[in-house]
Amino acid sequence: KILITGALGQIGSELTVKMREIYGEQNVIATDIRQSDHEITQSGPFELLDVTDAKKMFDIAKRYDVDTIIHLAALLSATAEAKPLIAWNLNMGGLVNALEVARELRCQFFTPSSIGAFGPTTPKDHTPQDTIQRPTTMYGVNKVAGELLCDYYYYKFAVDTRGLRFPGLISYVTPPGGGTTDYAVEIYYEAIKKGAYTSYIAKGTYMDMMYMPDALNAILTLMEADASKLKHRNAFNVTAMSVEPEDIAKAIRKHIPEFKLNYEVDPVRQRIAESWPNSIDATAAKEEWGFKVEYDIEKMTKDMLMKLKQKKSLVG
Ligand code: VAH
Repeated sequence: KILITGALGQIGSELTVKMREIYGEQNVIATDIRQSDHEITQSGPFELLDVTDAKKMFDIAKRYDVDTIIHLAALLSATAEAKPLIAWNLNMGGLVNALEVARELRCQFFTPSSIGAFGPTTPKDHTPQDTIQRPTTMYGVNKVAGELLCDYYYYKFAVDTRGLRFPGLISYVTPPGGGTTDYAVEIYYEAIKKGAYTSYIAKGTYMDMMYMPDALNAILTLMEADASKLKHRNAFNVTAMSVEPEDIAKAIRKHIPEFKLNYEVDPVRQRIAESWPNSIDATAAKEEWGFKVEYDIEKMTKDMLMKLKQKKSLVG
């Protein structure tokens, strides 16, 4: 049985659907701090859970006899920068509660890290798997501490913890909330709606990105991987592409020729973006558990625009 926290979030809302398809609807318990009319609250077990409530998390995991925990509930980089102390309490408090449940109930464990776990002194191009990590954002501090805490639970308590350093994730199901890379999602929505987008990230700012289907496959492949092959466990670098806003605009123009990209830089999110790598190296993930991607920027753009057009025609 699999417990997912933050199941209504950008990753959770799609991972829950995919895991229910693979492992059976009754075997994936979706939890989130709020209710919603999203299909996952009907298509299988759904529980309200604030991950800072350790006892409630343990009770739910025990009641459903859970053996795998996918911990996704967290505040993303821009929100965390606006409310650093709330971010610390939720991101670190939630994580240690989830790790404790995994320890007590002997669960396999997954939580995402991020390219946000790197900082300005990290090598910016083809950032290695093992390198300097001195992030200058609360989110980055949370991610580095989280990586180390997950390693600790593996070495100290033999909890089978695994994780991925995700790049910006692009998806059309549930818009992300409070991220720095969200411009790369909004640009597609606006391209359909208005044929134009005003980016808060400056021209020429490179960041790693990945289409959600590749992110979901990476989680599933890592969790099913042979543990004896893993030299690293938490926080494998994974990426599909390194792009700047103009690259996305160029790909969109192949489908919407008159698409216009303007800029109105948000200094806060620009500073966060500039503290992150331009491109990271995913060799370790490829070598240790066969990480691969299906979607490059062309294939992702074609699919995103098609799916968003369908979504728009559905809602009218
Ligand atoms: C964010 N989408 O922007 C998340 C992610 C690498 C970016 O961590 O905060």
